Amino acid sequence: MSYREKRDYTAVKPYGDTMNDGKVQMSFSLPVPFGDEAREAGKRLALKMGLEEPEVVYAEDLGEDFTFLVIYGRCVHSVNFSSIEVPKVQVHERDMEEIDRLIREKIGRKLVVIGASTGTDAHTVGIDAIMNMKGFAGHYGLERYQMFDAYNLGSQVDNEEFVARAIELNADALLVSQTVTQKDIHVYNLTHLVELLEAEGIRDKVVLVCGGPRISHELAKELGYDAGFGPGSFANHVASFIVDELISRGA
Ligand code: B12
Repeated sequence: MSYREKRDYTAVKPYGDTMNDGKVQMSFSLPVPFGDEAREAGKRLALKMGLEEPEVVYAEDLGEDFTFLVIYGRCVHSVNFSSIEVPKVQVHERDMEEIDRLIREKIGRKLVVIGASTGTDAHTVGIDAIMNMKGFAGHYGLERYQMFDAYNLGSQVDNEEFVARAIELNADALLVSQTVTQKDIHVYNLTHLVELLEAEGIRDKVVLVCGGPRISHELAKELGYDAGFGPGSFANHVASFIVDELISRGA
């Protein structure tokens, strides 16, 4: 029987070297001195996490009474893969030239897009990947598109300032990047922005998009955004979404 035939998508377990062996590897650090007791503590914790036959396969002294551990074990749980549905942005993906052509033909003017990493978030690499002229991983950013006027405001931009620029520049689309998610700061910050846009009466006049390594389309929709983009997104994905959205709104 082939591996494919042996698969049961209603009860999927991790694969080590035989189907359904449940083998996983995990690593963590414990705030205890390096030694046999640290290894044993790691094993006991792995058992409590539901791993059977845990083995410490690597341990290292991190200094200052911290120990790093790598543990192999057998996961007894399974998931029903066939029942899983993940909401995704419906994008008709096009390349830069096609998108510029579509804007020229269907909208007939340049689109104003403003992007920023907002709140206290200092990470710029994500929003730069989407907006910068030079682009990211072989995909040019929005600044390169002939039919976008792209304004990248950088990082740590207050929501108030972001909204003020949106009004001043009469933006068609707003792109918000959020990387830090500690204590759900991204949820607070993204919600605050929507509240400000609603208070100014411009929420429905813009295509509102957020993105970041821990942003899902589902979360974005829950928070009142039109779309959310996670890892592996490129400028042409979000540009395709913006154009389709504006055309469907009759822009
Ligand atoms: C580089 C980096 C930094 C640099 C940032 C430099 C800069 N100019 O951006 C510096 C050193 C400044 C930094 C600081 C901090 N960092 Co930092 N940093 C990173 C690191 C190593 C890489 C992030 C990155 O550049 N990724 C590459 C980009 C291309 O990927 P991306 O952001 O996911 O973007 C893609 C998609 O998500 C999407 N996307 C992103 N944004 C948007 C927006 C839109 C509109 C769209 C459509 C798509 C989109 O498209 C992009 C391309 O595909 C990560 C760890 C890691 N390996 O990921 C930690 C990490 C993000 N940092 C972290 C932390 C905690 C911090 C600090 C708070 C640390 C501290 N205690 O001071 C500070 C931040 C302070 C602050 N006020 O924000 C944590 C975040 C944990 C969390 N869950 O919140 C991470 C995960 C490290 C960790 N494991 O702990 N950091």
